[in-house]
Formats: sequence, C-alpha cells, structure tokens
Amino acid sequence: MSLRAGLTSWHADWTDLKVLVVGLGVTGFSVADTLWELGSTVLVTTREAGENHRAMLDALGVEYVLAEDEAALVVTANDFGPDVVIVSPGINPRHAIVAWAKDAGVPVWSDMELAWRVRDKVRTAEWILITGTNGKTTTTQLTSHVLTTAGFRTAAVGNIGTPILDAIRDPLGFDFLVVEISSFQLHWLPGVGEGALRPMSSACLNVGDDHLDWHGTAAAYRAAKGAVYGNTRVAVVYSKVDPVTEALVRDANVAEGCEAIGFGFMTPDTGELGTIEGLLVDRAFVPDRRNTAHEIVTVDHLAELGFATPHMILNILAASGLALSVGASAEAVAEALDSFALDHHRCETVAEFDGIRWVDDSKATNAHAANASLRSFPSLVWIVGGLFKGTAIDELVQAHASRLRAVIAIGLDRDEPRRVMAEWAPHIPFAEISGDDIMRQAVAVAAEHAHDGDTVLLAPAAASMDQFVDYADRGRQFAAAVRAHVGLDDE
Ligand code: UMA
Repeated sequence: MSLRAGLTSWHADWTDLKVLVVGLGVTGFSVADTLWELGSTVLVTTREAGENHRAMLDALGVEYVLAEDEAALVVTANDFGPDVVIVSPGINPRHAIVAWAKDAGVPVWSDMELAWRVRDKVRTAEWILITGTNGKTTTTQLTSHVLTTAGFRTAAVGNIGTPILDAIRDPLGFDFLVVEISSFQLHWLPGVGEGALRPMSSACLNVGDDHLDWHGTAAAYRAAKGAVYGNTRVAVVYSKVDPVTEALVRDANVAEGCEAIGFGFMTPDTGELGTIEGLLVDRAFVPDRRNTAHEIVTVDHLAELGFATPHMILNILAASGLALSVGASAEAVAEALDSFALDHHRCETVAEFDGIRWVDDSKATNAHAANASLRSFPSLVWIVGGLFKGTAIDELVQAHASRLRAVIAIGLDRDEPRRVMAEWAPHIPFAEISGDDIMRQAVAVAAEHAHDGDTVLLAPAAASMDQFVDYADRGRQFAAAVRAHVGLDDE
C-alpha cells in the first residue's frame, strides 16, 4: 500500500496508518507516543531500550520488538508491512531497514517530518532551524532566550535534548520553536513535497568534519547541513568566516523573497551583521541599512559577561540575525545577553590555582569545536581523546603545536593521537592514560607539565561514550579531579 496524500495536519485522519518506529530512545518514544495519540497502528523496533521507555510503551499498549540485529529487524518490518518507517537520528543511512524500505517503496521519515506535518495541533508556531558543527546548542539557547525576552512564547527543541514532538503537543502551544537540528535529522528531510519543512529563518553556523562514520563521506555530511536552508521564507543566515556555509546558501532552494544574511567579524555591508570598532552591529534589519548600522552590544560588555571569545561572538551574531529577522529588537538581544548563562562543560573555567587555569570544554566532541577552544589560550596542556568518529586531528596539532606544552591522551582509540603527535609534534611531551580513574590520572599528569600562566584544557575533539556516560559525565569527572587536585571541596 502506498502512503496516502494529505497527512499534513494533526486533525487529518491518521487512524488507518501503520507506522514502524525504529529506535527507542527519546526520539523513538516521542514518535510512538504521538502516533498513539493520533490513533495510528504503531510497532516500535529497537536494538535495545531503557526500562523507562519500555514501561511507558507497556502503559500505552504500544507494541515493541527488541531486534538483536538488522536482519531480524527487516524480518519484523516485512511481517508488519508499514506504510511509513520513522527512524531515530542514530539510525544511519546504511542500516538494513533503509535498504528494505527503499526496495519496498516505503517512505522513511524523521521525527522532524512527522512534527512538521502535525504542527497545527494547538496553534502553528513559526520554526527557526539552527545547525552547524559547533556552537549550535548555545546559539539555539540564545536565540530562544532573546525571543522569550522579546515577549514571545518560545521553546528550544530538537538535538538540544527535547524532542520536537513534545513541544508540538504542549497544551498552550508556542509562537516560535527554535530547533537545533543535527546532520542526522537533516539527512532525512525531503526538499520538496508535503513533508518538506518551510522554516521562517534558518542558519548553518559552520561546517567542519564530524560524524563521518554516520554519513559515510564529508560531502554527504556537508550536503545534509545544507538542507537546513531548504524552503526558508524570511532569512537564511550564514557565516562570512566559513565559506562552506556561504556555498550552501548559494545552492539552497529558498522561498521567493528570502534574504541571505551574512555574519562575521568584518565591517558589515548592507544586509550583514558584523563588528565596527568594538561594537557588534546590525546592518541587515535597521530601517535605513544602506546608510546606518545599529549597535547591538559592545565587545567590552561581552567581556564582562564572559562572552568575548571569538566563537561566542559569532554565536551571538548568528542568534541576533535570526531573532531580528523574525521580529525581535536589538534592545531585546542586549537585554537577553545580560541574563544568559552558558551551559556547563563549554569552555568553563573550573579552577585557577598557582597561576594555572583549568578549563572544561568536554562539549568539544569534534575537532572543529576543539580548534575553537585551543585558539582561545596562549599556552596549553591539552587533554584529548575518545571516539574520533572517523575524523582526523592532524590540523589541530599542526595549527596549535607552538603553544602546546604537553598533550595527554585519554579514550580507548589511541592510534589517532599517537599517529598525529609522532607525525607533527614528536618534540612535545605526550602521555597516555590507561586503567581506572582516568581523569584523576590525567589531571595529575597535566599538573606535572603545567607552568604559571598555562591553561590545562580538556577539549577532547572526540565523543565520550568509550569511557564515560556522555560528555557531561566526562566534564564532571574532570572538574571533580581538578577540584581534588587543587584542594577544593567537591560540592
Ligand atoms: N538504535 C537501534 N539501531 C541503531 C542505532 C540505534 O536500534 O543502529 C536504537 C538504540 O538502541 C536506542 C535508540 O535507537 O534505543 C537511540 O536512538 P538515538 O541514538 O537516535 O537517540 P535518541 O535518544 O533518540 O536521541 C536523539 C539524538 N541522538 C543522536 O543523534 C545520536 C540526541 O542528540 C537528541 O538530543 C535527541 O534525539 C532529541 O532530538 C544527541 C547527539 O549526540 C545529544 N547528537 C549528535 C551531536 O550533537 O553531535 C548529532
């Protein structure tokens, strides 16, 4: 049976639809729960599932199957005969279920597409999409905070951790959904047709190599990132610092009248946001933009707030562009900055002791993010390593070797740091940490190498799951080890 047209409203009839939901993490559960509300016939299949999610499906009466391998999942799919398959972000395009769906002519959706189709449940919010290799969570939080400050009911959702379908089903509804959207979620979006997203504004902050194991190639990863701009109606926001984002804008199919808005450190041209003599300024949304630029905030003030690093300035410019494009004022941006707090584990100073600064940037889960923090400090002991996801870190060592006092490898994948250090910086002390209590050992070795004026930086350039629960756990363990080392009581 082929998928019926017209499934573009919460209020359409979803009851005769059979949906196979693949994966039972936060996304899979939100999809199953939504479809249950809509009255569809749902079967969830997953490699593994947490106790909580299983109990909640049991309570709803939604069936699930634990499929040990991909072949078993395909057998389940065949027996069930779904009209549509909805995959979780973790399911990569080479998964057997994807090939099966293609052969069987069954469409594959992400939770984003389902959410777009049923976005009118309460009232139809405007969507703002944000992606990028680095900075997307902070920019999403800040954009959402500016819009909230401006008086709009706003939610920050998506890859940030709250599935978008939870916001769609909020009883009061929202004016804006600021959606952090990952390359995994972008990959599945159709560019055309009734399931295609039409955001009000969208941004790709930057593109470095990441998640090559999921996408297969760097080109596929870039193409997925570019999908963020598709069908945007008001403003596509791109970085003047990263030509890849500009190229993605050029290639995008946007709606008639949509404007391309560049941001960067440069003196802005008409239609851009940038900096002039210590000020962040808007020359895109001011009334007389040919002749004037409007001040948003001074760099000095950002320094007082702890936001004056180069990558944070770019995040602020991007968030400003998005918020201004949908109707917030520059005053709302400035006011929001005063009450904005960065999440933990993002270039967070956890202690300063004996002239040494200890910085937790555990959120730097790829080389691109680690590069931004390595750039921010003059002299470093660098703690690196974890799951490199198929990416290389040569450029990091090449670019920063002159400021590295020592490099300490954590993580199970030792080949990459060993290879890169031997090739580009054999003269720099290199230590490898193994065994128990990784962070305590790493901190002790770092302390042996660090001198007055140095920063010890945890910026792993890799994911954490080989040795830690997640990046937050890795950061917490680092901070606890640092506090123990400098003799501070742990909270
Ligand atoms: N599973 C399979 N087969 C597979 C892979 C996974 O059955 O081949 C199952 C697992 O057994 C598990 C479920 O799928 O039951 C997990 O699904 P998932 O990995 O898609 O994770 P979710 O819990 O649904 O969380 C996802 C995002 N995870 C990933 O993209 C890997 C979360 O982003 C996101 O917050 C959440 O949806 C809500 O949108 C996390 C992330 O690491 C934070 N994102 C990457 C990043 O930021 O770099 C992209």
